[in-house]
Parts: sequence; structure tokens; C-alpha cells
Amino acid sequence: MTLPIPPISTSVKQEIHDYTLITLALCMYAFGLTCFMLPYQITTGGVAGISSIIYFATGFEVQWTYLFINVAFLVAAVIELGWRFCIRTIYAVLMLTFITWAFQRIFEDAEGNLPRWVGDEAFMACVIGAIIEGAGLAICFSANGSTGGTDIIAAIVNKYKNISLGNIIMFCDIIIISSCYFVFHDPRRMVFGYVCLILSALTLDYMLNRRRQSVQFLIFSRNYRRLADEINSTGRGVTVLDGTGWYTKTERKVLVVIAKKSESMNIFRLIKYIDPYCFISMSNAQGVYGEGFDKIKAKQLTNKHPLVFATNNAHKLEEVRAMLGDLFEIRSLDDINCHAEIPETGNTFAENALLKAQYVKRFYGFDCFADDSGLEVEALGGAPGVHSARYASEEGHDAEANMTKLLHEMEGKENRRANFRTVIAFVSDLHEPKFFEGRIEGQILTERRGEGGFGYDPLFVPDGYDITFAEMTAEQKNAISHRGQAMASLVDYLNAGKA
Ligand code: ITT
Repeated sequence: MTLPIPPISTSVKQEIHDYTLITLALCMYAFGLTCFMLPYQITTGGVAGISSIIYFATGFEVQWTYLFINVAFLVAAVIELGWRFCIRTIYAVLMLTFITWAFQRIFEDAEGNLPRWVGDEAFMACVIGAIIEGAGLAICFSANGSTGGTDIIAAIVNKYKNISLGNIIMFCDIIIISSCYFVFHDPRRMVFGYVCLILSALTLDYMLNRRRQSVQFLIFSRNYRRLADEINSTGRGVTVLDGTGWYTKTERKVLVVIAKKSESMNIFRLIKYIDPYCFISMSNAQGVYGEGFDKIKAKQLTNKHPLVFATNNAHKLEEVRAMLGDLFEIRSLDDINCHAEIPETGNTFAENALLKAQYVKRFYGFDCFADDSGLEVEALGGAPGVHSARYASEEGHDAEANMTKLLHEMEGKENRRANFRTVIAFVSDLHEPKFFEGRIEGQILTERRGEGGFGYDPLFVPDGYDITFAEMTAEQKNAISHRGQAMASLVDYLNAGKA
């Protein structure tokens, strides 16, 4: 069974933009390395640092060591983290190898010596080189790229341990730079290396944060309605707070606007145009999180094992989190940034569940389970079965239309027996998937009853009950449902430590 490579981004234009920026960033990085670091024997961090040390000790050109080490790391990364993480990194590693090689050929003199453009001022070279490298890294990261190397180690360690990427990278860099002492036996070289590390990190942070800087406005204006409307029309949100001017004891409205720093001029223009005499305060916001701004990166402090549940159905995710959330950290496809439409082209529930779980394991590296479920109606020869989601239309997931079609097909049928069935595929080893099944028997009603649940729930009354799934609480349904049963078997399996 061959699976398609997942779409890496929804927009090709965005991809081209990102790859162009990454290439530019790599040129800057290679320029800093070739023209400022290598000629002055300054060791940087990361794999480039290890490669430089080997170059200083043996003369073996940096790009080849860089390539060999990264290939080894990348193989580990593909196995541990999946393809998606690696595609841009593979591009960056190959490109940086090539550009570093090309820059050495371009800049070296007839004897093969690299240029020493700032004479004997090694410290100056260190400052210039670090700033160029830091700026290159910032551009690369802002285009979601990576230069491989210690980033890979950090990402792998981060998958298993809750240690921040920054700390892991710093730890690796300190070891690498310190080890240049064994080549030069000169502590000054180590100091140059640390200065370079700090300066490039500062440049990197400065450049990345500059783009993200946000400001907060508090605007006290009598014409607040018009101002709020106009600011809203630029796409920025506005909140109106009630206040009291204490001197006059009159009610005042206060507008709160949080915006990117780059938008502030525009906002000032609007304010000046609408109410030039209003009172405003503008302050830098240390961090802004939420829609249109940053995502909260803080990880839950949990030692629960992460498992991906491969579904796009928010109701199913909610049900499964309620069932497994105490034991495992259940991540959704959205949580792992998987927005691909995973093909469900199998003929059975088991085949479809396996397709989804394998897709995630193969391309994203996470242990994953997926279910495929459906309603099987005896009088309809087992239909809608695997076609349950798309019973009424190819676009699928129109529960109302599906139920209307089912009621239509069942008109005049005496036998209203049906069952819901779920098959879960769990993949922690691509070649040894495990399957768990759940099934609940019941009857199809002649009309909808209840508001809860999803899909065909309002039409299904399980045996032994006189209410539909849609009339039950989530706990009641989960305790007996097909998915609940299959999930219970999966939990037993995971708890038995076989995962
Ligand atoms: P994913 O494939 O993204 O997980 P889906 O909605 O397509 O989401 P399934 O293929 O497992 O999920 O289920 C197919 C349809 O079967 C689903 O859209 C519902 O119409 C129906 N179904 C499954 N489980 C159900 C339940 O517990 N209650 C009611 N209808 C259910």
C-alpha cells in the first residue's frame, strides 16, 4: 500500500516564498562561515562548529563533515520524527553543503587560502561573522526552516523529555565550542567561540522578535464608536471597556486595541483623523497570544505518553479525550499540524482505520490510533457501512442529509435492526498494527429524537434502552457505545504495557 506524500503547505506560493527565504538565509550563513569564521579559526556551535574543528585539525573541508553528520542525524530524525519535519531540513543540509563548497571556491585565493578581510582583527571577524550567521538563522527560522544538526538532536530529545529546544541546543554548543581547546590549546579560541555563540543568538532573537512585536493602545475618546468601527474595519479587534472619569464623575468608554507594532502608524492616522484631541496611551506588549498573534507554546507539565488520534471529527475527539485523557495525552491531527485529507479508500473499517494510523506514523512519527466507524442496517444489507459519512453526498459529514436518506430508505421496512461498529487500528510499529473492535446492536427509529451526540445518534436506540444515543449524556453513551468498547480494549492493551 503506497501512501501519497502529504501536502506540506496549503499554498504553493507560500512554499516558494519559504524556500526562497531559506536559500537566501543559507547563503548568508555560509558567507559568515566562509569569510569570517574559517579564515580566523573561530569555532561556532552546532554541526558547523564540529565540522570547523575537524577542518582546523585536519584540513578536511567543512561542508563534507557537515553533510556526513547531518545525514546520520537525518536518518534518525526520519525514523523518530517523520518525513514532514525533515523535508525542509534535508533541503537546507544539501543546500548549505553546496553553498559552503561554492563560496570557498569563489573566495579562496590561488593558494587556496580564505580571505582575511579585517586583517589580524580576529575579534572583529568574530563579531561580523556572528551577526551575519545569526541574521541568516533568523531568516531561516522565520521561513520555518532549520539548518539541521543540533536542531535535530533537540527535536528528538524534546519528543521524549520536557527540556526546551533552546536549552538542548545551548548545551550541545557549549560542549562543541569547548572542545576546540583540544585542537588549538588556546583558551582565547574558546572565548571567541562563546562570543560568537552569544552574538549570533542575540541577533537571532532580536530579528525574530522584531517582527512579532506588539503594542497595546488604551484610547479615551468621545467619538469612540466611530473610532472602534474604523479600527475594526482594518481587521483589528477592539474591546470597549466601561470607565469613570473621576474628576468629572462621568461615564467614559475606553477602547483597548492590541496590534502589531507595524500597524500602529495606521491606527494613529485613524485616531488623528477622527478625534485629534482624544487621550491615548500606547505601550509595548511583552507577549500577545491568541488569534492573529502567537500560539501559547508552554507545554502541559505532563508525563502522560503522547498518542495521536487521527480524526478530523471534533465530536469523536471529544469522546475519546473523555475516555483516555486521564491516562494519555491525546493529540489531534491539528495539534501535530497535519491538515492533509487522509485518503479513506479501503473497503472495510479495518482498512480505513489502518490507512489513517499508518499515515500519521509514517509521515509524522507519532504513535497513532485511528478508528473507522459506521452504521450497519440489516434491512439495507449492511449499508451505509463504510460509507456512513458520505451516505447522502460525496462531500460527506452532512448528518441531517444522511439521516433523511436513511429514513427514506427504511420507509415501510419491518426489520429495523442495526448496529454501530468501530474498528480501531493502533500503530506504534508500522509493520505490526493492532486492531480493536466494538459493536453495539439496536434499532433505527422512524424519526429523530434528542440533541446530543453526532451523526446518526438521534435515530439509534441501543438494545436494553428506550432513549437514543442523542438523548444520552456523553458518559452514558461512551460507557456502552461501539467506540467506547473498542477504546476500552485499546486501553487494556496499552496498560498491559505492550505498546
Ligand atoms: P474521521 O474519519 O475523520 O475520524 P468521520 O466522521 O469520517 O471522521 P468515521 O469514518 O469513523 O468518522 O464515521 C463515519 C460516519 O459514521 C460518521 O460521520 C457518522 O455519520 C457515523 N458514526 C460513526 N460513529 C458514530 C456515532 O458514535 N454516533 C453516530 N454516528 C456515528
